[in-house]
Amino acid sequence: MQRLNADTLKQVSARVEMPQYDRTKVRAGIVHLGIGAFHRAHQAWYTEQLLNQGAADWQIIGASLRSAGVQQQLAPQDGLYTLVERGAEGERFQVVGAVKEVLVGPEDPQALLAAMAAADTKIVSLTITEKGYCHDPATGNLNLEHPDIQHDLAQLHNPTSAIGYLVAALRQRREAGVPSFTAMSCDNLPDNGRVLEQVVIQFAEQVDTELARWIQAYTRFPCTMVDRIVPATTEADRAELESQLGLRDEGVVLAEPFSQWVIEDNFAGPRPAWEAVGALLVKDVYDYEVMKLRLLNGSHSLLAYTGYLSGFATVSELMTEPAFVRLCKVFMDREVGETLKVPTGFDMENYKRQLRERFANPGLKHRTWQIAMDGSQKIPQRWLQTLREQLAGEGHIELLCLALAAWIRYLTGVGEQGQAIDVQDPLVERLQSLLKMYERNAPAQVQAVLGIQEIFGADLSNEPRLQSCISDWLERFYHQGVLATIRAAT
Ligand code: NAI
Ligand code: CS2
Repeated sequence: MQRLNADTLKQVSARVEMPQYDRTKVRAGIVHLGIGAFHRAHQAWYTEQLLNQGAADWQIIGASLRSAGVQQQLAPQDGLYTLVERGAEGERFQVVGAVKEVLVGPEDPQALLAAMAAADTKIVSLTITEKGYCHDPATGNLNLEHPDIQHDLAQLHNPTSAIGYLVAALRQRREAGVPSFTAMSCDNLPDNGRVLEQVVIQFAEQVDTELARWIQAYTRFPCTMVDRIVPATTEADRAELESQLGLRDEGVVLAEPFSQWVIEDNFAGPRPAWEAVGALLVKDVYDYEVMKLRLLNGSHSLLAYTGYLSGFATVSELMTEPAFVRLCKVFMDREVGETLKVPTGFDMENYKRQLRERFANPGLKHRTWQIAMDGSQKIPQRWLQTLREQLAGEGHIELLCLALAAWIRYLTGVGEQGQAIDVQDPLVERLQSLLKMYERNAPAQVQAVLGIQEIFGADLSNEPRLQSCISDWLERFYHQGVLATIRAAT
C-alpha cells in the first residue's frame, strides 16, 4: 500500500479534508517539544486552521526528546498525517500539514537548539507529560536530584530534559542578541505556565544568575487549559484507516470531536491568532484549569484504576456498567462539585453531563491502562487539592479515598485474577517496594504511601481521617473485589 506523502496526497479520497495552502510558501514560527498524539490532534489542528486561512508564519517544527518513533512515522510522509475525529455521530477525516518536520533531540541536540534559537521561532510549546517538568509535584520546585537535571547542569551544551533545552536555547538567543521567545506549556498541570517558569528560572540560577534575570525579564510563560481526548493510536487504527484512506499513514491520530483551548494572553512577541479558530485568549486561566483538571481528569483517573482492576480495558466500555456511571456522577457532583467556583452564566450541570457522554463515546478506545500511567505525577492536581479543600471544610472525602485506595490496589502490580499489571510510573520501584513490605496489610500500605511527601506533602501525610477511610476501601477491595465494592457503594 502506498504511503501518504506530498506526492500521493492527490490520491486521497474526496471525503478527506486537505491543507488549503502551499506548504512550500509557509515559514516555521513554532518549535514544539513532545510531538506526541495530543499535540498533533490539538495545538497543530488549531494552527492548521489558521494556515488554511492564510497565516504564513506559523508552521511547526516538532521535536521528541525521547524516541525517534514519530520522526520515523512523519519524515517519509513530508510531515503529513491524518486526524480522525470519531464521535457517536460518525467520523471526519483531515490531513494536517502544519508540521514541517520532526527533530529528535537525542540524535542531534544541536539541530534542535538551533531551531529553538532561530529568530523566526517565536514560540516554544510543550506537551512532555507531567513528569517531563522534573519538578516536585507537591511544591512545584525543580528537583535538582533528578538525573536529567543533574546531567544537563553538567553538560548544558548537550541537554536531555526539556528544561535543559529551554535554558540552553535561551542562553544562545541572549548571546546572539535574539529576542526571547514564549515558552507555552500545554500539559495537564495546574498553573502549568507558572510551573514551567519556576523550574526554568531555578535551573538557570544554577547556571548563570544574569541569564536567569534575562529570562525572567524577557521570556513569557502563559498558562493554558487544554482539552481533547486523544487515545494512543494502535496498529488496528492504522490498518483500519488504510482501507478508508486508500493510503498507509503511520502518523494517524484519533480524537473526539470536542476540543477546548484556553490560553493566558501573555506572550513575549508575535503569536498566532488562535482565537480566530476557536481558542479562548483570557487574562486568567485558573478557574478553567481547576474545573477541567478536577472534573475531567479527576474522574478519568478514578475510572482508570477502578475500571482496569474490574477488567475494563477502555473508558467507553466501563461507561456501559451502571455502577461506574453512578460513581462518576456522585464524584463529580459531590466530592468535586462542592469545591468549584462556577463562572457566571456557566452551565455546570451541562458540562458534567457532557463529560460523561464524552467518556462514553463508542468511537474512541481510550485505554484505562494509558490513563493509569504516572499516577504519582497526576494525582496531586487531580485529587489532592480537592481533598485538601474538602478536609478543610469538613466536606465529603469518601470517593476521593476510594480513588486513592484503587490507585494503591493498582500499584501492587497484581490484578484480581493474580495477573501482572504493567504499572508505569517514575516512582514505581519505590512505591512497589513499600507495598511489598506490607503485603495485603491495608492500614500499613496506606500509611507507607501517604508518607511520600513529594506526592502528599507534609499535611496529608499525617491526616488521620484519610488513613482510616482509604484503608477501609482497600480492605474491601482485597476481600470483595473492586466492582462488587463499587456496586454496593453506589
Ligand atoms: P504521547 O505518549 O503520545 O506523547 C508524549 C510525548 O511526551 C512524547 O513526545 C514523548 O517523547 C514526550 N515525553 C515523555 N516523557 C518525557 C520527558 N520526561 N521529557 C520530555 N519529553 C517527554 O502522549 P500524548 O497523548 O501526546 O500526551 C502528552 C501530554 O499531553 C499528556 O501528558 C498531557 O499532559 C497532555 N494532554 C494529553 C491529552 C490526551 O488526551 N492525550 C489531552 C490533554 C492534555
Ligand atoms: C487523561 C488525559 O491520560 C490521561 O491522563 O486523563 O490525557 C485526558 O484524556 C485529557 O486531559 C483530556 O483533555
